[in-house]
Amino acid sequence: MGSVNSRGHRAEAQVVMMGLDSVGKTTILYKLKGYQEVETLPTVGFNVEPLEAPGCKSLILWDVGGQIQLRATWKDYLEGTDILVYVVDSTDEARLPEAVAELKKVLRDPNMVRVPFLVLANKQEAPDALPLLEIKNRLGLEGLRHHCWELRACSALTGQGLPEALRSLRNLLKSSSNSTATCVSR
Ligand SMILES: Nc1nc2c(ncn2[C@@H]2O[C@H](COP(=O)(O)OP(=O)(O)OP(=O)(O)O)[C@@H](O)[C@H]2O)c(=O)[nH]1
Ligand SMILES: [Mg+2]
Repeated sequence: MGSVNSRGHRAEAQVVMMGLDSVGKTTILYKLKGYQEVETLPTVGFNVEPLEAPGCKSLILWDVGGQIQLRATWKDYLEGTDILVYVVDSTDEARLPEAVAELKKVLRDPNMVRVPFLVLANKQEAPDALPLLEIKNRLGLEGLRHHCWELRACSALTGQGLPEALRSLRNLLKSSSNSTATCVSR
């Protein structure tokens, strides 16, 4: 990820996307890129793609594999990160405790000081998806006071919620690049 530490002053923002395996990270990446009906395989290592938007700073989106044996490498992606996107599977109630434990590990990394994060509750179109409020409570996000964060519902399958997620991401980036800003957005 390079060793540039002056967050907010580069031409593009470094966005790292993490989460347990199979939560839909690569599907989100492909949907955001506009690829049509691409089937994914479990990511071994990472995918990286630029995301351009007119009038906005471009984003470099790192999609990091989430299988258990790969999680020890997550810390290697955090240097120079401007924002973390943490994806959870809204239909996988059983693994929400594991998801939040892994998120807390990432947030404790020294490279994550003052780095905001966006939680995406993916697979929301599925009939058995937990509602957003339930996910918020189960993850205990209100207790994570050392970071600015937002939570958004989305479906990588339908694309629902992804434009709003991108807007949240850009807002969080703006608030963190202004070091005097107090983060109040939820
Ligand atoms: N119903 C539903 N399925 C989804 C959605 N997003 C992804 N999936 C499915 O979830 C499975 C895993 O998706 P991936 O994008 O490969 O998951 P990943 O998080 O990249 O997994 P790793 O690379 O192993 O970390 C695939 O079968 C996707 O089709 C969604 O929004 N809704
Ligand atoms: Mg993947």
